[in-house]
Amino acid sequence: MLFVICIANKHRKKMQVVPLNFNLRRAYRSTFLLLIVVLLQSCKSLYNEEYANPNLVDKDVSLPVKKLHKQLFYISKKGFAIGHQDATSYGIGWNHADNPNIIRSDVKEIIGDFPAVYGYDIGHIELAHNANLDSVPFGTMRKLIIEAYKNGSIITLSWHLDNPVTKGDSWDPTSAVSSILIGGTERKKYELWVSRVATFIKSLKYKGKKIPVIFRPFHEMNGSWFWWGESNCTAKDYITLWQETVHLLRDEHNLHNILYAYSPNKLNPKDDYLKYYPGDAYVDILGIDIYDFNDAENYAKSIINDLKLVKRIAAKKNKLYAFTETGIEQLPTPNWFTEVLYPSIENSGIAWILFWRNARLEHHYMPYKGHESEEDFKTFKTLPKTMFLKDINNLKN
Ligand code: BMA
Repeated sequence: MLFVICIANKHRKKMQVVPLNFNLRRAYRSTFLLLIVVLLQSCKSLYNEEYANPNLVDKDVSLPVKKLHKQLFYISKKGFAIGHQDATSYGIGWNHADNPNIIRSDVKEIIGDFPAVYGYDIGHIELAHNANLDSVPFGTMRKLIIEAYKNGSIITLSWHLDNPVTKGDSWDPTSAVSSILIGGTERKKYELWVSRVATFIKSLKYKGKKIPVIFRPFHEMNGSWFWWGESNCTAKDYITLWQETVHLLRDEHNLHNILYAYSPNKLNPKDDYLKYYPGDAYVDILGIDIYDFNDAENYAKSIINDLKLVKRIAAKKNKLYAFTETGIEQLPTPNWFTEVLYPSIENSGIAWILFWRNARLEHHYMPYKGHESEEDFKTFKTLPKTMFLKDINNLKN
């Protein structure tokens, strides 16, 4: 290569063409290569070598959702995010409504940090009610979601919707799924219900941008307690309902701030995790719900077995996975967090774990100030894999 340099010669005003010496040429080449590398670095996509580009349900998904997905991936490489249902809505002996200027959380009051994941349930949004089925006003829920997201927390939404045929609740097992599919007798009603869900999700905004949410509808379908569950509808109808719901939210209502999570309940020996699976094109995150019904041994066995299976399926599908609901009501087992739960999930690879709500003394799943499990929970916090709000925020830096 011939290099041309201009030698400004005031007197002769003449351009000289000189072959550069070898060392100089090398220096130019290195600078050129360095420049290319710097340029490539600065336009590097959101994804890097380690984090494979995911195949998300929504091809037009928003940037905050892409970031959330990537964040969940990195969390799962480091440990797992700790979640609590209705973390800041109420706790034992308090309700956000009592003092709306203060954000409380039973978890925060014990360990000095908030959960990293907040679960909310939008049951009764479909009825245009003012509050959800657990009496949390939707206005309060919106405010708490925005506050949580502002601080760095991750939001997941479940939906205990009423039975569209009988007007009973989610636990009314009267067959209803086939009637809300396209062409079904209750279709119009279902479309209205989904439009109300869409309006609520659209209203979750921070700094003008829609907050990314993990939507986990029609959960625990392999159990028979919900109208969308086993023996109350066919697997085929369940799958169609899921797919049609995604189409309504994503394509009709143009919602692009959602990751979709599929979460069956604990598997019985003959259960097929994928029996109700709506397909790779309709699910972003694989989940599972398992509770301890005062039988630590079986609980631990189930978790280890089911999470291993979910991990295997998720790896094949290049999807994230999580422990989408768990807990033991009232926490009667001593050292439950550190001795029963932690060893069973330590190496599971889940992105998060969500403990159920602290509704009242007879129905709570997290300790609160003065609870017998307080010390155990504090120790749980110090274990290497547990990640609370500050931990996931530090990971971002
Ligand atoms: C269930 C219970 C119910 C509640 C429902 C939805 O597991 O906690 O009391 O209404 O979840 O949050």
